[in-house]
Amino acid sequence: MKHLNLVKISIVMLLLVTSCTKEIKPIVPVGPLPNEHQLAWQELEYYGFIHFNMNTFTNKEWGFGDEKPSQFNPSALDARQWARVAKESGMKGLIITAKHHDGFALWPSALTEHSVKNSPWKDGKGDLIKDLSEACKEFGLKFGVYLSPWDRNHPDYGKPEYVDYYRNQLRELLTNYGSIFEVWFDGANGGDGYYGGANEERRVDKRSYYGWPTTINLVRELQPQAVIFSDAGPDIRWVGNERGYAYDTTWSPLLRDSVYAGMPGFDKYAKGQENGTHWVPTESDVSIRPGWYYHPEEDDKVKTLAHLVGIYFNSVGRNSSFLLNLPVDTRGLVHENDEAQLKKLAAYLSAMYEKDFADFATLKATVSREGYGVELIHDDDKKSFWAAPEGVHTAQLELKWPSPQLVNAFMIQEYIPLGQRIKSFSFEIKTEKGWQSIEKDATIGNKRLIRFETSSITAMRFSITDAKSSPLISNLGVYKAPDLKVE
Ligand code: FUL
Repeated sequence: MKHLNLVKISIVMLLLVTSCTKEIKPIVPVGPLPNEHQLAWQELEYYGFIHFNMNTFTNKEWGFGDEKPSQFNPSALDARQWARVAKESGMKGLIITAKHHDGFALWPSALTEHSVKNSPWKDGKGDLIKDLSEACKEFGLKFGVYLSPWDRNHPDYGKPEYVDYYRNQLRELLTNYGSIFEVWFDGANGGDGYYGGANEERRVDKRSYYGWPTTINLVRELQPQAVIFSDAGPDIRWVGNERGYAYDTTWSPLLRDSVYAGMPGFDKYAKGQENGTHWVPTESDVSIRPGWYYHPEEDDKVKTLAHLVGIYFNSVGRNSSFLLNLPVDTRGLVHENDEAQLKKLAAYLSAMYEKDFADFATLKATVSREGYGVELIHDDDKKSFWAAPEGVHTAQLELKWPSPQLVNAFMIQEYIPLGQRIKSFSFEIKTEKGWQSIEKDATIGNKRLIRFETSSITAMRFSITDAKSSPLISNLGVYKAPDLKVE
């Protein structure tokens, strides 16, 4: 008997030693892959846009460029209030329209007279880019800038000299205001304008005029950690609409060399491509009101909670990020009505994420690769993940609860540092009526969020039905969001 026990112990020890020394094979990446700055950006998920500039005071969306600096005259401007509201609303950063299409600069640029330095605000001594960058720092927010390539004020717009001016403005912005997390290049450019008094139409070749590769190099040199947004990237791309909705199928890989900023028919590319050549994830920009700029007549048109929740799920939850615009008003403050809606969204999301029902479930996978077991999905380590064996492109994950749970949301994430792989999935829940299909035929990418009617469930099944290569899942969660008829 004693002898038998000894044999058993030695077999167990041998097994332990061999399993510990067995090499876990590294997983072959499926390119294109995100870089470290894109991965850090991906973590932000929800951040704010500030449209505040000359248009705020002329009650326009696009100024002609003939406005006078004297018109820029906020009565109670407080950039700290914007940062406080953003922080309390769960946003991770703010991006401001340092210059919009009308050319007015919110900082005392040495390169133009068309700036705050000639306005009555702070007797021309103000610098809003400085104020906001400092406020963001104080409230622990990232800070980004929008610099419109189109400039309807500048006399040289359309000539090579303007491109130098544009780059020098960028140099000012990227040198004097600390760390910038995102540089936003707008796609709307060329058309009629003031142009130093010429009052004419000026068209540019959007592909070649701006000399983007040189400008991009300048950003890389001055702010290497910043991600650059434009319709076509290079780092972050437009989602293709201004409603804040990404697509059911949204690939981060993009055939980047086929697109350019302001390109007609860009929407055909907005979903990205399974065989895209570069990693260029989408950003979903949308305003909390109908306009990007403040218009008093829109004070009662602030988006409802249901609408905002819908956008959140369809941007963050569809492999995109949520860039929510706040049209700061003529006082220079985020309006009370907007703040109220932001707070409702924040309360909704924190109630939803408060409890993860996956904590009480057992999770099983039909297949697993050695060293990448299913227990690595629902742990506290975002860097650990489950993998299907090499060559296996389909698999099923099943969650089971010992008793029925009242829930209405599911979250799942691919391990994207090794590439976006999953082409399609189907998601089902099990209620007392049996299995019920909720969603199918879509991609995941960084994050997929799925909503369904609040149901009493005992199990969930997530089936990966096709993939470019063996799928990798890093995280999942199950939630009960507050009841709300979502638009
Ligand atoms: C557009 C601009 O033309 C709008 O005015 C706004 O700034 C929006 C975010 O981008 O292309």
